[in-house]
Amino acid sequence: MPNIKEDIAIELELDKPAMYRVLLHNDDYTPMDFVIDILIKLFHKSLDEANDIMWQVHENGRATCGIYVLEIAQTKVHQVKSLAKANGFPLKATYELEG
Ligand code: TYC
Repeated sequence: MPNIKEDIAIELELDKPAMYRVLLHNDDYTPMDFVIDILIKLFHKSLDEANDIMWQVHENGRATCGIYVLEIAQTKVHQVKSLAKANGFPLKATYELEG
């Protein structure tokens, strides 16, 4: 017996919310320790993970900090921006649709 409701849900992806990738971007002024701190405090990374991501950004220009539903991704970007601004650093975060 075909499960029409389930087929429609899968086709429309009703069971999966859109997800957004939050990226940190490199600049020449934000201290490495500040970036590591942001990754630990806002993105809940371990010290090792935070260190790895910070170096990825430094070397490649950008890296993913996490993948979230839209409202959370927007909040993370806003939090990075406001902490960076409060400390006088140009650190930039953005989000983009995942997948
Ligand atoms: N490039 C910065 C420096 O040399 C460090 C840095 C890393 C800045 C990651 C931003 O998202 C960033 N101090």
